[in-house]
Amino acid sequence: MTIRLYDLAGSEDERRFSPFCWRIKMALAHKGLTVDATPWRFTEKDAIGFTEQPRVPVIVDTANSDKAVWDSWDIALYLDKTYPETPLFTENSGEAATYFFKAWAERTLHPGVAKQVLLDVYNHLHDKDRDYFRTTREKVFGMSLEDVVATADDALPAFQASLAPMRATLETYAFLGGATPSFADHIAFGAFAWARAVSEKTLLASDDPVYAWRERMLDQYDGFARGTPGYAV
Ligand SMILES: N[C@@H](CCC(=O)N[C@@H](CS)C(=O)NCC(=O)O)C(=O)O
Repeated sequence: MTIRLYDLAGSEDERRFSPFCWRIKMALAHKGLTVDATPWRFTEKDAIGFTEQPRVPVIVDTANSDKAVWDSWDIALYLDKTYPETPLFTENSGEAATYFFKAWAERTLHPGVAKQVLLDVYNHLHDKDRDYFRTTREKVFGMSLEDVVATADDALPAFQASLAPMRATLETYAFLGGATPSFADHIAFGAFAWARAVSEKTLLASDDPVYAWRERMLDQYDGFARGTPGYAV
């Protein structure tokens, strides 16, 4: 059972440096599959011409009627489907990957939303919480709440650009969890529900896949989130 892999090489045959090919070599090793890693150079497009695309990794599975697969993500999916032993995607890896997403949400998504809606949060607080919130948050931000949001409009394009990894995922899957929401969706939605509860600000363009996903999330669980107090944004 041998998998032929077209593997980017440098001037020396053995100098293999492609990060995408490395993913697959590690995945094949994880599964204990035998690999014939053929050196390939950028200009050797003819050698992978049968894929009608110009990039490696490409695998040819000699144990499966010479099935050709390319794109490292598709190769990983193919390998798990065809060789399910020692899976690449397991419950635990799902948990760890979600943890990575959580870290991204907390370091990028939350600060981005805060920049937009911090003063709106303040304006929706109970009177007795206002001083506390202002004092603690102004200490964290090192400026007044008003100054934090003064540049929010200028920051909006960068906020929207920061959603690129989510957007790319939601162009392929209905939810971050695939066909149905997973905890990653709940994490991301938390940030948007936060904004929706207090702010009339438009954070997402209506043709943004993230906007459509937010709509789907609002509809989930019999429209649970949509039924809570918030602004229609
Ligand atoms: N989305 C592809 C990206 C693969 C990719 O960009 N491979 C590079 C090598 S690291 C390549 O083959 N480039 C060919 C070129 O630039 O002509 C994947 O995940 O497999």
